[in-house]
Amino acid sequence: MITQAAVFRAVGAPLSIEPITLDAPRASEVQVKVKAVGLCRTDLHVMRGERRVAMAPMVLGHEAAGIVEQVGNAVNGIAPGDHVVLTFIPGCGRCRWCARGLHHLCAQAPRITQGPQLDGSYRRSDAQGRDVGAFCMIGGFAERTVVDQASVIVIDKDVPLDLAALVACGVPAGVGAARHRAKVKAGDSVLVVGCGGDGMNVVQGARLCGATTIIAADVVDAKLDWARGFGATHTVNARGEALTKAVLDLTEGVGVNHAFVCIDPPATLLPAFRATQKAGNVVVTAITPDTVKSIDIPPIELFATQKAVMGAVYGFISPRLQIPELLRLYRTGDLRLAELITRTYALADINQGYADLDAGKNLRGMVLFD
Ligand code: CXF
Ligand code: ZN
Repeated sequence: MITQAAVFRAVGAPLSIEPITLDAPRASEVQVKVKAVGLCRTDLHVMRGERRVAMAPMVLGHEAAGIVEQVGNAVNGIAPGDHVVLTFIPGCGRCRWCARGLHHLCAQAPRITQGPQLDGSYRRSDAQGRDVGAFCMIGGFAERTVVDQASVIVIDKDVPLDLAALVACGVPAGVGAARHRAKVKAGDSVLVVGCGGDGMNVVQGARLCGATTIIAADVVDAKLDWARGFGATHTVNARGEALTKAVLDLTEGVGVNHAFVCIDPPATLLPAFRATQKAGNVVVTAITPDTVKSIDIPPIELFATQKAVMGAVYGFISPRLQIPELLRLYRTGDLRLAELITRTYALADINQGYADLDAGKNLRGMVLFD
């Protein structure tokens, strides 16, 4: 079938809105009518060549939810009509990590920037007959997609699909980093550097954990205002040493229990590290450009202060566990989702959506389909 898609064709070029051919799902695959897909910064890194993907053309988009239209004959537990959230790491179910329920560590994860389906073949082609890849094995910037069942989580039908799409990337990344990586406890103090799609959800994750001091840091004032709405108790518009000093001033000179680096790690990691108290946690949730090869922490400081520096992908817990749990928290009113969506766009306007993200205007832009 033909489906309209936003295709990454060359570094530095806008996404190309074009019809592509989408083949039918194979045995273990599922065809999904995409209803909503979020504009995450990771795709922008790809468009700019800051994070390399293995091929072009490729349909980007990895924060998607939709409705199942067709399933292959080896698919279990997913049926046409089901509402689904797609996961940006597949969860193959067979590797040592998936066997332990750690789907966020799936052995197939390094392949998500390659382009092919989980089985190594392609399901998309362009008007010239060239294979078209799917970012994160999802390719969510399209009216329809075909993905392996390993990328599919069936959800209850009562959650609006635009809100469901949010729990595919930014929300689990941020909330999970606070709950499952740092394991923030009631009464703890937290610093969140970068209050975008990830960071705002670290703020609300810290609030859910009962943190009593939540310091949101950004260089865009509008994001700091939004952060208060998500639970920040203090806001700081500063970077570098000024950021460290502001946080120390707010924490009796000792720093926070947990710092989260949600944007621009080369520039923000050391200020965040130094704003963290002894034996505290520093969690990196942001991705860096390929050109950044190292992080800048003097080893003696790491040793002497006994802090833990850690990474968190997908909130450090299986999306199969976390996504349904986040939707339960949404239902009980504990998790804010609607408030994350700043603007919505038609697929044809997706490049405007990315311009708005880049200009700091959007917490989350979202492409909606009929
Ligand atoms: C990313 C993490 C790195 C690979 C692509 C997806 N997650 C969210 O933006
Ligand atoms: Zn993302």
